[in-house]
Amino acid sequence: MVIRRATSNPGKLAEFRLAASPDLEILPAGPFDCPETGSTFEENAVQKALCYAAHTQDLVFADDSGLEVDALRGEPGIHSARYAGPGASDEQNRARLLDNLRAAGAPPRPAARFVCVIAVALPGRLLATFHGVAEGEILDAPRGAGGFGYDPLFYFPSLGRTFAELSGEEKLAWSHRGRAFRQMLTWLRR
Ligand code: ITT
Repeated sequence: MVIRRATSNPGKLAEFRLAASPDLEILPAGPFDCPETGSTFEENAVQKALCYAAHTQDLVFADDSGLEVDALRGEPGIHSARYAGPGASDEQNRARLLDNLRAAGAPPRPAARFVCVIAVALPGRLLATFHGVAEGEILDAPRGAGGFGYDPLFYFPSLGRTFAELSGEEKLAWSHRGRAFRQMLTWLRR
């Protein structure tokens, strides 16, 4: 089976490459200029998948994901990629997160979760959505050199390490994206 992935994020791409199984060929698509104007991960994933499907005239999946911190009332949420402003680097986004936690007087290791919604679409037709969540805590300083985005600040209590301290395979086994992706695989095989 062949499906196209609607993402230009290099961190996500590396994880999807690792997650691909022998019966699923993931082809590149775009990048296309697709709006993300929804107010939820689901709305944005659907918007992205339908937009990429229209451009490629092919079966497509899109991932919309981010970090929700309870002490910041769910921020950065759907704004995770550009939390520190348009074009912000991962490091700038992490610094902004730590600044905002300090300003909010958050307790040590505030609770947080990574959320991922994957939408699958054909041109003009949404086929399915899949949700994955990983619960953790935010550290006050980065740890680890793997992963991308907020991974060095995201401590995963079940393993006693940050997501940036996990191998790619370990992260996929536990992460929001891995969970959503495996559901999609099961559904595609059916
Ligand atoms: P595409 O829309 O092209 O897929 P994007 O980076 O703009 O790329 P999103 O709008 O879904 O994608 O934003 C996701 C952001 O959430 C990402 O840039 C990270 O800052 C953060 N994020 C999501 N998953 C993550 C993970 O597994 N580890 C660390 N940070 C993550």
